[in-house]
Amino acid sequence: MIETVATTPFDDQKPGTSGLRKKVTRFQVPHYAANFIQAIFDAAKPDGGETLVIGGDGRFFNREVILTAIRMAAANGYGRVVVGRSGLLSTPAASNLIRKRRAAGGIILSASHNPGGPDGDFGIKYNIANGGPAPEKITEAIYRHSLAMTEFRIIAQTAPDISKLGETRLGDMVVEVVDPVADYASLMETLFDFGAIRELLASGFRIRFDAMHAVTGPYAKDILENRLGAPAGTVINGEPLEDFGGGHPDPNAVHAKALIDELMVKGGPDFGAASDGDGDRNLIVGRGVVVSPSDSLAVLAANAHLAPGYAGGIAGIARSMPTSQAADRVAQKRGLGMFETPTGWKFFGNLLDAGKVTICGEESAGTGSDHVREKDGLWAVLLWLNILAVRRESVADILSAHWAEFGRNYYQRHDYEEIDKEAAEGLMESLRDRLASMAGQRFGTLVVSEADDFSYRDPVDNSISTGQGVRIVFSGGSRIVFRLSGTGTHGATLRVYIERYEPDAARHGEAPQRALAELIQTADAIGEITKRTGRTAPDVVT
Ligand code: VG1
Ligand code: CO
Repeated sequence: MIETVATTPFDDQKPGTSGLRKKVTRFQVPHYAANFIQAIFDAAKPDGGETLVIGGDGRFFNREVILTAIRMAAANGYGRVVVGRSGLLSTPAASNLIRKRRAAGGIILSASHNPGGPDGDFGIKYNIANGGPAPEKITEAIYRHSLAMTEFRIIAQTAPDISKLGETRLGDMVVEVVDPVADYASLMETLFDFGAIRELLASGFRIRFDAMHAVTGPYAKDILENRLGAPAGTVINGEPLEDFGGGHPDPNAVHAKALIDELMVKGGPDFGAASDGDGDRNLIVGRGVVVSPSDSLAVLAANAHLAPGYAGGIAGIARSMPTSQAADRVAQKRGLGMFETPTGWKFFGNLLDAGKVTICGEESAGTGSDHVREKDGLWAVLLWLNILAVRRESVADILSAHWAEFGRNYYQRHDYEEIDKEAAEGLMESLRDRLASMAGQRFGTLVVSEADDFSYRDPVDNSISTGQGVRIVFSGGSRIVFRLSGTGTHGATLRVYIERYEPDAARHGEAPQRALAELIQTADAIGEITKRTGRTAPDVVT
């Protein structure tokens, strides 16, 4: 029996960079999650009988929302829900399932790299039929529906047990519980030379993977240990936990410090990697060297042809605007198309669908390809391993050879977290006000050549997205970019992205902090960061 439940709208359900992200306690407010799910269905408008994929990263509150979403799908015309066992699906695995099962879309429950648990964060994201995050046109429609919400539909029966594989009926809908790993792992086998990677690992090449007690544990164990033969124990923190073991599932220098430290010692593993809460980010570490995500994108694009799935070459590369221009150098030298999009994976979907690009990446530890429509942490790890298996050089050697060939884009991102919202908005506003007069201004040895607020016209559907970040470019090509995060749940997070190109191989050995010192000072001078936020140093540098 379908129930129609009267409700009142919430005014804070505007999706951000990657879905709706709030504190768990906000999502626990009665009807909060149900309202948003109804808004998704109202925007998606199923005709009847469609398939919907549902899964999440296993964080606290995942199961409750999944059961609600299943019961609401049955009351909103879906014919089948495909759900990962126990509600688990990594974001890239969900994207793959949507595509493989020709689903109309998918709901992914995750707040990605944000901490979990009763006091942590939660999130709901909607992906469309191509497997990718809903584009702005749809997220805006979801928001409009949320503001006018008066009732939601839900089936009265309880949802089936999702811890057991198989099919059950719920009203007119079939609920199919699937192994979260199997289809994804088979997809990886079609892209990479598992035989070559197996030989590399058998030759004594040692790897370590930190799943951060998040969703990638079962995926990494099956792929790295079972299928590729890495020794048991290669995957650490491999059990998905509701609170990520109290940690912060963000694979960066702060939260993956233990892994990085292990790789920095003589005699440590040859290769280390980690992924985030929902499995779409990656950290790549070689012995003695952390690979910055922007460099990783460039190296992967330059070497992808070494893996069978990309043996025919790649069509083009896309990166988010704040990501370093290292990939552009590869595109230029190899005669490939290059696209610069706003932050967030949703902007890559059209380019991938149109076949304009094969590989995409963001500075925030996200890389992926046209095999799905999300960034994909384990995919990046496997592509690196495939490249290492063919080249038989160390990560450090591959990186320095890359810089020698293409030049080095020194790069850092400085995050100022949980700053006062008004101060953050004031800072951005003031920058925007000064943009027109900035060209020609001198800061130390740096002269501004151009300054703008990035706006993007999608080359496929011509949709326009404005206000995507303030860019200040200096003569010589160095850049400082300012933008506010769209994924935080408390206060505002200011992100400052700093980049300088160094063609001279003799100067590739500097620490980024040193190589960027003048730009870092200039960022504070131009952005008035200390003056406006009271902060004298960033909380996180990546
Ligand atoms: C951040 C990153 C962005 C990424 C997004 C979602 O967004 O900067 O590159 O696409 O998170 O990633 P923002 O608006 O906070 O800068 V995930 O792995 O958190 O879904
Ligand atoms: Co993520």
